Amino acid sequence: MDIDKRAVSSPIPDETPAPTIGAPTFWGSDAVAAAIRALDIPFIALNPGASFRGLHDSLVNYLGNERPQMLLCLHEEHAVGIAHGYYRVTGRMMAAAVHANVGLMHATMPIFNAWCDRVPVLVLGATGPVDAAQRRPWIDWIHTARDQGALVRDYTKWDDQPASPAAAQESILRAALLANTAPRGPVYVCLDAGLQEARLDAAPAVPDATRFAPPPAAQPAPETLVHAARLLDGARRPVILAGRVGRGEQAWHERVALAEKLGARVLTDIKQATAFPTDHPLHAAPATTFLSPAGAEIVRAADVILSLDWNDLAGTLKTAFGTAPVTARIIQASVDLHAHRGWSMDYQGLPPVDCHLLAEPDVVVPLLLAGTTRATPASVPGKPAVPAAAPAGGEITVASLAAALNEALGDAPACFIRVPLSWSGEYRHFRHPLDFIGYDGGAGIGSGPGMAVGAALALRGSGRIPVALTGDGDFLMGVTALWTATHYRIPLLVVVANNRSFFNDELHQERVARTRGRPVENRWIGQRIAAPDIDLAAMGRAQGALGVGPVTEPAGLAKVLREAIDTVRSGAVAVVDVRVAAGYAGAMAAGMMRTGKAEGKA
Ligand SMILES: Cc1ncc(C[n+]2csc(CCOP(=O)(O)OP(=O)(O)O)c2C)c(N)n1
Ligand SMILES: [Mg+2]
Repeated sequence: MDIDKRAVSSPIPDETPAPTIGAPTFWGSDAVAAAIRALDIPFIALNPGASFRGLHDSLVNYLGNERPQMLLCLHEEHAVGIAHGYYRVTGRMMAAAVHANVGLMHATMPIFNAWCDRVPVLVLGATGPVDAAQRRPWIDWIHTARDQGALVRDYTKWDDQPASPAAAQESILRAALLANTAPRGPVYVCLDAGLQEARLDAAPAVPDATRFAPPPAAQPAPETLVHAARLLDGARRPVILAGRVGRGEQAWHERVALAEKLGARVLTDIKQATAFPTDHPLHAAPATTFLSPAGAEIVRAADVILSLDWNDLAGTLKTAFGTAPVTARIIQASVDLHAHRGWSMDYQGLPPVDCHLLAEPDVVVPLLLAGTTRATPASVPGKPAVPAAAPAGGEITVASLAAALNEALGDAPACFIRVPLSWSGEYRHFRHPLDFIGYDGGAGIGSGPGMAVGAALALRGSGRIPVALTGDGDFLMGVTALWTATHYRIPLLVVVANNRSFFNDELHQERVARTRGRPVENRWIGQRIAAPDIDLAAMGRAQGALGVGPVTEPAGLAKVLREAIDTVRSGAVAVVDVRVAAGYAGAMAAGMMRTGKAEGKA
């Protein structure tokens, strides 16, 4: 196969390189680039570094900065976060390139997030030259590490450091295969600078990536499926816990059809992308971070529970049943146990499971739809779930901010890329798989802006307004990600729910103080982001975005948001700093106060 030089129309600013004049030469990193092209990876987000200058050159001058197109980032955390957000919308893997050991060190947090979220990212790094005789003094030595992959091995699916251009191609293909096979996850390939810069005698081979594609999704064992269908047919109060599922519309309709056929009540998780229409009569309680009292009651009342890869099934059952035996029969549809490793406990507690369908929910649901015979749906009480109305006066709350945003958006389709920790599922209904794409997997604050840019990149031209509602702490850690959005003209609305605090942790200090009989009023010390207040709108403007605020009064908030939305519609990035009262919605606050020991953390 020859290198695929089809032109693609790049919707983002033209950074077409000047052509190379003269007889072509070929280099080790061209072989790496050829493998990336063969995989048809659309973008590579990066922060540059000499360790991968060979690859950088190949991306620009061998591939012509197309498929993948470079997205320059101001921090490696953004590069991986952008890839993460992009996958969340498209289900398509992106690449990120990070410099030697130091860039990888910056990238460890978002790699962990992607790992916990079971999201594939092809992370490319570099080292060396491994051959010490080729190293420049000083810098090449400090940026060379033995076994660099060890930095991320515990939270990647695979890592490699190939020793030749041919091995590097195989490594890239294997990395993509593993990353995209469920349970998915990030992979790391470390490219020796010497390998990248070795001269090749001829143009590199171009692998046929179709022969190294992920296998079809695993199917559950037929007898297990029959068992699950029998349990569901016999259930009087079935409950579906709709967890980590795909973004496909067909799968969405199949989940709804299954719930309706079974008369099953459905719970969703605000940490995950929307899995079920929240205004459906069977959606039984607003989605929350920790299981709400209403959710716990529904789980307790169930006689059969179908978990669709519900993250932390054991914790949910424990919240509902406490130390009492779990009376419901549990069906688990998940392949996640293949990702359970020793270092990180993102696998959560060990749930009791009576019937384990070792397949992804999107595979299982249509099979259960066909395999169940239930004729009369169980009777299910309806449920009122009305988004909060905007109060006229007083301080802005997250609830009233949500109401103003709902008003400003009207019926316009939007994708909520992020909601703040203080959000409650009551604040807005999600009726489509792309209405809300969940949290970051690893609860690593600072992920919001980067993931938002990646999701917004994926949403360009979709007609959906990308909306990221972040905390001020999250925004401040990641704000320079927005420059990538303005530079590449990726429209995005960022609304900061600015309580001028790392408020989540004020609640923790409050709980510790209560436990220890110490002054609760000191909870703010070491938490508040004030004196001076930070001008978040100016930080947005500094990245090239429209920056508005701080908005402090509820009156007029909807108008400000409407104008910001218009700006986003025109193709720009807008940041609105909204001062909100410090406070968390009931279930989140209750969950934090209830769970763990006094020193527990979010
Ligand atoms: C990388 C990282 N550092 C620290 C924390 C601990 N932490 C959890 S929530 C939180 C506060 C986040 O502040 P903000 O985004 O403003 O949200 P708020 O709680 O104020 O609504 C912090 C510091 C974390 N989860 N991740
Ligand atoms: Mg805050």
